[in-house]
Amino acid sequence: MKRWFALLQGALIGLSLIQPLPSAKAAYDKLPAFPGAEGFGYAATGGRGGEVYHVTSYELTGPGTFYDALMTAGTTPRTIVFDISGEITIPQIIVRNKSNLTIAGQTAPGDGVTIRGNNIRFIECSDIVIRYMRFRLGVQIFQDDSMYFEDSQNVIVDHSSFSWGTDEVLSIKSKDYDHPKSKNITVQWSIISEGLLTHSMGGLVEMNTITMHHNLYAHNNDRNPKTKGVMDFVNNVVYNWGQFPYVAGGESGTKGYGNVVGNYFIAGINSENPEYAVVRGNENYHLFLDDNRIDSNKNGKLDGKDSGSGMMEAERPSALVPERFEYPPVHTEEPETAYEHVLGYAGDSLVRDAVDKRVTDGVRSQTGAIIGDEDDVGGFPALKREAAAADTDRDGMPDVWELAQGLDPNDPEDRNGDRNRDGYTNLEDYLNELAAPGYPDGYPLTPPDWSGTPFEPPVVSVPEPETEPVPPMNGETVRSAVVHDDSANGAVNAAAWSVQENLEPGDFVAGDRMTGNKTYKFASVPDEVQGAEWIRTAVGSRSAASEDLLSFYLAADADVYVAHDSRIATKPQWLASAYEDTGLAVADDQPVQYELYKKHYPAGSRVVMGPNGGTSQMNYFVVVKPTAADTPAPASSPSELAGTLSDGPSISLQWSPVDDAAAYLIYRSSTLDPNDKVVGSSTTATYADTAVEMGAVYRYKVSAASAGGESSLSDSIEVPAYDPSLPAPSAPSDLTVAAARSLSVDLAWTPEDDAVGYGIYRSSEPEGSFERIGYARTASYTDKTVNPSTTYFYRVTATADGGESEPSAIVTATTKQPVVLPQAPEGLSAASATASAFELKWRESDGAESYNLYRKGNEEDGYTLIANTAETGYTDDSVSAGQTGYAYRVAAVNEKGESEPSDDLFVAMPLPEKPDRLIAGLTGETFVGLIWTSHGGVTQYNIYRSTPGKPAELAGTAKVDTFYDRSAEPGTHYLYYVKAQNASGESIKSNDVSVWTTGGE
Ligand SMILES: [Ca+2]
Ligand SMILES: [Ca+2]
Ligand SMILES: [Ca+2]
Ligand SMILES: [Ca+2]
Repeated sequence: MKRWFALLQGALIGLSLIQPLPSAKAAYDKLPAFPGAEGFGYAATGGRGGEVYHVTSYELTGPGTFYDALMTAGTTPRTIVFDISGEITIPQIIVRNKSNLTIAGQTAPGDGVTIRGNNIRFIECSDIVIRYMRFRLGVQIFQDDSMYFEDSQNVIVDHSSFSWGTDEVLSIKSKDYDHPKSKNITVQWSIISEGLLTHSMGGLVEMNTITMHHNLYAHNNDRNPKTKGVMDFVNNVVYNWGQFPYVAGGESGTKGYGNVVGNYFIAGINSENPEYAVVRGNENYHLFLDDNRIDSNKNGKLDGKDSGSGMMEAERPSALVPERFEYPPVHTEEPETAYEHVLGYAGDSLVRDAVDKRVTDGVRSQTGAIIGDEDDVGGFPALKREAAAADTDRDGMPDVWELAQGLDPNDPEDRNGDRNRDGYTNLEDYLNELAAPGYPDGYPLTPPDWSGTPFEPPVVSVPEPETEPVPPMNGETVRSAVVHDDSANGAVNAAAWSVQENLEPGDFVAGDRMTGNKTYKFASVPDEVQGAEWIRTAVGSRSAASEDLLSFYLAADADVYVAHDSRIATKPQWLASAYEDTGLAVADDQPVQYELYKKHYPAGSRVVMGPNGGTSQMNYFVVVKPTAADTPAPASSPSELAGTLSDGPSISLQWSPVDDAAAYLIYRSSTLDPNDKVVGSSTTATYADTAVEMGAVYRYKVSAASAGGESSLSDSIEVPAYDPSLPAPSAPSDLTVAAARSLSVDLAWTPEDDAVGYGIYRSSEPEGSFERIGYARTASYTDKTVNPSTTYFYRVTATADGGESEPSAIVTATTKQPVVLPQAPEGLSAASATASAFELKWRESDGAESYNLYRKGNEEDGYTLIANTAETGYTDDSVSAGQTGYAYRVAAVNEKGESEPSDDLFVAMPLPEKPDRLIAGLTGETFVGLIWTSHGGVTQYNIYRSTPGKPAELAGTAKVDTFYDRSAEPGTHYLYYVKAQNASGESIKSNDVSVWTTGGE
């Protein structure tokens, strides 16, 4: 209970910090899409004022097909009307970047239309109106949604029926949750039912501004719906969810702002936790929960209660808020009224097909179950086909209606007139008249008045992360290798690259695949490159598209080999056009052959390599082999280095030439990057550095390179990039000693506005001469050049375009006594171990500041550092169900370094926890649907079946927590149980479930 109040308080405090946006007054005065349109998507314009497309064909594609109607839509708004009725089978339809479309299912004759057989996606579309349609995907060999919207705006879906998705039934979302583009959407008076097992998902409705009202969710195991972002969920009915009803965000912590108001949640046979309507919340999901009903008792009668926040999952609550989020309002009814209205009018209800009849009747009688195949509940129902009324001028309005309205049945242009001046075109008047019986008597068909300020989620500005300068990757011949991986995980990928010496079989192939079950090693290496320096890359970088994914300089003449995955047939242009195929290959133990491509470069060259050219295979790696090893490097280093700042800004460098030099390498460090890196090369004794930022101080050294190698470095020079005509910055204030250890001193001060960097000065006497010991980019610095038991005096300056400030006040730091390496930790043991987490502990070591914990899986080679912690314990929750156990060792760490490791501890992987709450879903003559609850740490589930008196036999296996047994006999009594399996074996069994199949004698 306490945790609950803390969360609530946290939410309220959090909200009070949200500043209302300045006068973002609602523009809620547009013409609704149609009478009865409400909520965020109320003003979608659809095909208003545009052309008319008649669907006349049942073919998959071609003229007159539904596919053609959507795919040929151009810039003119389009209304799609139906001259045919019944089932229309479609190929996949991806509607991308189209706008102003109305799909007017109410125009279909007979029993209306049902779209089946594939999926429709709307991506980056706007002003879409869909009414009185049915979208029923049905069993497929692929998993997909019946309908999917992404990054679309101004959409209203009304009186439509969605079912039998093999992935989700209806999903609506933004692609990038950090910058959501999906806005102003309404789904109303619709049915989202019978997502097919094994997935059985209502849908992801995430990161939109969306209203969902007067909809029915029925018989979806999960996601009824799963929500994030702005959601107005009002007057819906949710029936017979399996594991999860309304999901408030889930575990990811993405923010949510939901109204859940006036809904009726009714548990059914499959509902696992019948008392919870809103589950899987988190502290970032702000929820206004009011006047809902939940009927948990499964007694076949509608007798729900308003259990208030009690209908929210206690273990994973959302952050309740006291006020309803102000969104474009909908007419909010009492849940009992909404229940009647939804069951009476939701879906394609001008003519309810047998599916919607069965589902809505099942809600009333509280029967029905989650299914895995539409044929188990009667399949696609027969739909009456009729001919459409004559429409001579093809303007979407039948002759008879036009004549009655005084329009011209031979003039197609009158469709876009407005004879009654109500704002809707004549064609829209016709469509709206057809649609009108879909609303309950007395339900208001104009949106509620509203002139409020809509709630908008606070925009949390995330500052660009300061990327710390990384030390250069150097080898014998490779200088300052730079990785520029622009893929999603680029920084992590880049950190996995390294320069290695002595290429040989047994080496790990990829820096990001050195542990786990995809660890690859070299199996054979041709003599030509055996023992050479090489650049180990990352498999993850195969997704990078950077033209300069890798660049480096050469300190000697060298052959550069690119080892490229032979499975990638098309070699990237940068490789194919300049490198020679050697016919040689390195092989790894997958096995994969890496074909070796070669190019010769002289010393001083900058080598640049682009992307891999194949996002699903291995990334290339690089071998560098010097070609003039017998040639001596230049004996002397460049001298008389000098530099001057000029406009641009740029810094011109010159030095005395060196005999035998073929090229010079220019090394630089600066206020902005303390690492010496090669920034350029030159074949003459001059260089112009144009990558200069005013206010920084640059420090240069130069080397001479010949075919055989590189000289030592020249003396360094400093060139400040200051403009003396500008004022110098103020001196930094509040300099403090943040920590003084034996071998390091931490300094911190208040950042100066406009400072580009800071100079750090130190003296051993208070009045002595201060020497600059380094530069800092930010307002802190760690001096790692101190001795133990010594007193130091520090002051700092700021540098900016105008130069260097006066020094700050002086601070004093006295370092501690000398440290020694800490003792190796003792007493490493496992406090507990489950199939998904091991809790480890050890005793404190003398002199330890922190501990490094290393781990090795039984199926892995070598230990990997998995944690550094100041605690004397750690819970490893990243154990894999594919490992039979792990060995651990821990070492103590202080300033001096790392202790010897502790004794090894071996922890065997326990058997997984047994699956719980096994229940039968839909049962037919020849099938039984099963659903259970899992507890993680599982590689697969084994499903066992028996008939009474007989031993149980394996009926199948599953990777997810549902299974459909299709080998059952009619009229038979079966007992089922499930066991979870991991690398160590099988769990004990779940509860038994007893099932009679239907039929038989
Ligand atoms: Ca009941
Ligand atoms: Ca007409
Ligand atoms: Ca006409
Ligand atoms: Ca009109």
